[in-house]
Amino acid sequence: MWEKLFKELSFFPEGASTLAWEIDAIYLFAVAITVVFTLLIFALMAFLVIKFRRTDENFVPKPIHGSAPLEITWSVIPFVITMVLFGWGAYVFFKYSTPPAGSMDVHVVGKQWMWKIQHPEGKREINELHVPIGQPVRLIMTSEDVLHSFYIPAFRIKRDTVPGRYSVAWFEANKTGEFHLFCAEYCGTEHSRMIGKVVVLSQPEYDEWLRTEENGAQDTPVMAGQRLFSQMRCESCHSEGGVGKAPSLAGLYGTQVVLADGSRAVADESYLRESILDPKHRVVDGFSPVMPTFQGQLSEEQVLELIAYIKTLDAK
Ligand code: HEC
Ligand SMILES: [Cu+2]
Repeated sequence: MWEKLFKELSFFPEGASTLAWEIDAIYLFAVAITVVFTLLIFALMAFLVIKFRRTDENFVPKPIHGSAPLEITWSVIPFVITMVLFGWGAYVFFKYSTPPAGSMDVHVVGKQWMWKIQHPEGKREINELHVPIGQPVRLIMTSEDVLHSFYIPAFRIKRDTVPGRYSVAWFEANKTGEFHLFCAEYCGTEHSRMIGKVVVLSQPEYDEWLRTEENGAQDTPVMAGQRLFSQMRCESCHSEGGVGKAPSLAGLYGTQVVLADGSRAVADESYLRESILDPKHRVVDGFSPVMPTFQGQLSEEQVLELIAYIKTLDAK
């Protein structure tokens, strides 16, 4: 019932993701509180100015030295309101920042002045993002040059893409159609033209779209990553019974790694990226820091492909 109500109120741009109405609702709640208190304060002000206007030159009001009930009231009410906002906000924030299991991983690389996108099936596109309806999509994003910000108003998602690290965002589209895609961070002369569109398709239409190849058959990121893995000679150290004394990468993704200094790290995308580009920064416990850096030898897309491949390696 609430969902329907908020969708019908058109204070906001069209919402097309499962979380859009929840974000609108909390925003509307904050606006409503602001409006109510603004009106209350102005109404009381007008009322009191009139009611307690000076009627007699010699009138001296009775002095007031505090009122416990009044002070408790004006402390407790704002406390309750802010706690509701906090609790509700935290609840939505956690949903917003935790991609559901089974999400489809899409790679996004921002660059002056375009969005480069790659699907798990290998298909690439620029300034366009085709997605199926009803499927959670997890965006693993970075930038090749300066700060950009990936912004889809209809999905209520906006996330900075930062050179040298990954940012993650997710959404699940619940309406088919075309929606705006913007860069929301001033990134140079043609920033304002760094725009595109998101096309939400039904699952069969999406499958069909994936099949139509514009520039020949394309490898999936996993396949490309596997090829890179042997081309860049990662294999020579990281293979089963390999000569180099390197840790096995099988089943690594998502686990906790014990590092040489005794601390721990979760092997997520950012950790894998750092292990490849800056291997000496965090060294795995029990191994010597002999892995060479691949900084400057791999493009952002290639690093993403290597990571996609490493993620598929299962523990034996
Ligand atoms: C000269 C041998 C060597 C080569 C070549 C090499 N590595 Fe490594 N790698 C190591 C060693 C040794 C470690 C463990 C010490 C460390 O963390 O630096 C390691 C660690 C890693 C880790 C972290 C593993 C963990 O358990 O946390 C990843 C990921 C990784 N390498 C990926 C790669 C990729 C991808 C390539 C190819 C682009 C590559 N390595 C090439 C030797 C190598
Ligand atoms: Cu930009």
